[in-house]
Formats: sequence, C-alpha cells, structure tokens
Amino acid sequence: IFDSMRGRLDLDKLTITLSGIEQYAEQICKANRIVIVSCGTSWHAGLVAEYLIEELCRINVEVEYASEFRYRNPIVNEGDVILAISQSGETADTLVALENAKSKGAIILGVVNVVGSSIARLSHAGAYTHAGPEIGVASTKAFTAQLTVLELIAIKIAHIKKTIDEQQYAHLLKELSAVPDKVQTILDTQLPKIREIARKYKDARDFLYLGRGYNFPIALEGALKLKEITYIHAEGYPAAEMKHGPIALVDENLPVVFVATKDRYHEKIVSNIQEVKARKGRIIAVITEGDEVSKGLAEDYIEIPDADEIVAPILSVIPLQLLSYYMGVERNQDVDKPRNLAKSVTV
Ligand code: F1P
Repeated sequence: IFDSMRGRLDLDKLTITLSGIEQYAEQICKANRIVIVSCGTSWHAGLVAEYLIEELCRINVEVEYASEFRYRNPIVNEGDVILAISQSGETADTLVALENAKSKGAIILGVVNVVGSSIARLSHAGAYTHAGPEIGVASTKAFTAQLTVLELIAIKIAHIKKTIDEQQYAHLLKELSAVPDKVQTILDTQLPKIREIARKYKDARDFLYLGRGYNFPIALEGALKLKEITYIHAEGYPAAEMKHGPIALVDENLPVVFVATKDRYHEKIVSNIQEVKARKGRIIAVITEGDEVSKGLAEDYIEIPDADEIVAPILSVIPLQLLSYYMGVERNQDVDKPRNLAKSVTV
C-alpha cells in the first residue's frame, strides 16, 4: 500500500493537470465561498485545503461530509464553487451531493484519482491526482497526491488573485518541489525506528492523536489509518481541544501521538506535550529533524526534514501511515484488505 512512497511525485505532471481548474480561475477568485465535499480520508484532505485556501487565497471555505451535505438540505446558490475530493470518483454520497449542487447552478470542481470516473465526468473542471491504482483498501498514496494537488490549486489561485506576491509564490513552489527528496529521506532514515515503535505499542488498546493547524487534519488521518489497518481504537483531536475532554483519558497506558513539526504553533504544542507528560501519558512525537526540546520530552520520536508549514502535512502523514502499516503487520493483520472496508462506497 505504500507504492507511492517508493516512487516520486511528478510535479510537472501535476502542474499540467491543473489546466482544467485554471479555466475556471476567474469564477473561483470571485466566489464568495468554496464548499469542499468528500468522505473519509478525502475529507481530511479537504480540511487541509480549507486552511490552505483561506490562508493563501482569502476565500471562505466550508468543509462538509458528503453524507451530511447530501441529505440535510444545504443552501447552495448559483455561482457557488463546490470542490469534490475523491480517490475512486465513485463514492455515492459525494456523487449525489454534487448532482444536487449542480442542479442549483453551482460550479463543480473535482480532485479525483480515477480517470473517467463518475465524479470526474460530472465536474465542470478538475485535476486528476494520478496516484495510480491503490493496491490496499485504506487510502494512502491517494491522500498524499490529493494534498499535493490541493496545495498546487491553492498556490495557483492565490497567485492569480494576487493574495500572495511573486516571492511567496516562488518560495511555495520551491518548497513543493523539495517534497519528493524529503519523502525519500524519511524512508531512508526512519523505517527501522517506526517499525520498532510499532512493535512496542502494538498491544495498546487506545491511541490519541493530536496536532495543531495544518497538522490537525493529519492527526485525524493518523487515527483513521490506525483504526482501518489495525482495528485499534484511536481518536484524533486538535491539540488545544485536549483539555476539553480527552485529557481525562490520559494515563500511563495511553500512547499519545503528537504531530509536532516546527511551525507557528510549535511552542503551544510543546506545552500540550508537557501536559500529557505530567499525566504520565506515553508520548510518540513526529518532529522536525534536530528539535532537541521535543526529543527530550517524547518517549519515542520520528524525525522528518524541515519544511514550510504549508507543505509539512504531505510529509508528516507518512510516518503515521507507516506506523499503522507496521502495527498491522506486527499484529498479523491483512493491511491491504482490512475487514469490513470497501475500496469504494457506491451505495
Ligand atoms: C472515501 C473513502 C476512503 C476510504 C475507504 C472508503 O473514498 O472514505 O477514504 O479509504 O476506501 O471510502 P473516495 O471518495 O476518496 O474514493
């Protein structure tokens, strides 16, 4: 299931696939809001996109579960931009939600993996993720490809809208171009450690995943991957929400995974780590290479290369995907075909 990580992200190809979106750039720039509609892992990619588009493009974004948006009679006006994210392009809830919105005059954009799929055909414009077929049921390389394409869309729209200047534009594209080598660095240096951590915690009953900002959806995705592949109960939360409930769960038996790479929230997440440590929680942290403070606090840590916080989620999710993968392997579970899950939910 980790084929994509053995390959390389092809930025040139992805840039070309954005041409469909660029044709609608004017309408997107003028839109009062963008509603992102998706399910599961694709919904988590949508949350990252919300943060990106609001920050870089200054356009209001709402992220909806397609299964709710489809049934709850939402307000959709002519000219609204609805952005669907789907690996399969066949998810029934996403498809019907889009058909409803299209009938009300919305512009439908799709970020889809499967070429020629129903959602791709229904969209006015879109970008294919071209991640290739997923071997496993749980979405992994599709997610990293979705994040990459969504980053490109946000950067392109922001550039056209002039909400970022030339210098920022060049900087962000350069940061994205550096992603493949940084992914390779993670694979070259961290695999034995991730496997060791998986072995150590494979019998835990529950896990908590915490992150802030761009890493908050990554905490949700890490928890989802663990549930899907290992059947261990896991919850993801924004780190600052911990004190509003989940902190009651923390004791010496609870592994708490912090996605704590260096970004504008770093000091705050370090204090969240300290709060968990004070309650004897077992801290596993995904950190930026050389972050000695976090290393000193965590029981176990996985290091990833330094990156702009905007592209960091593409990197920070990889150790979490691998952690779930190795835990599944250690527990003798079929990581490619977890029980009860369907690759594409068409009913
Ligand atoms: C959404 C999704 C996947 C998940 C599983 C069930 O599908 O929730 O994220 O891994 O396969 O469906 P999609 O709309 O992205 O194809």
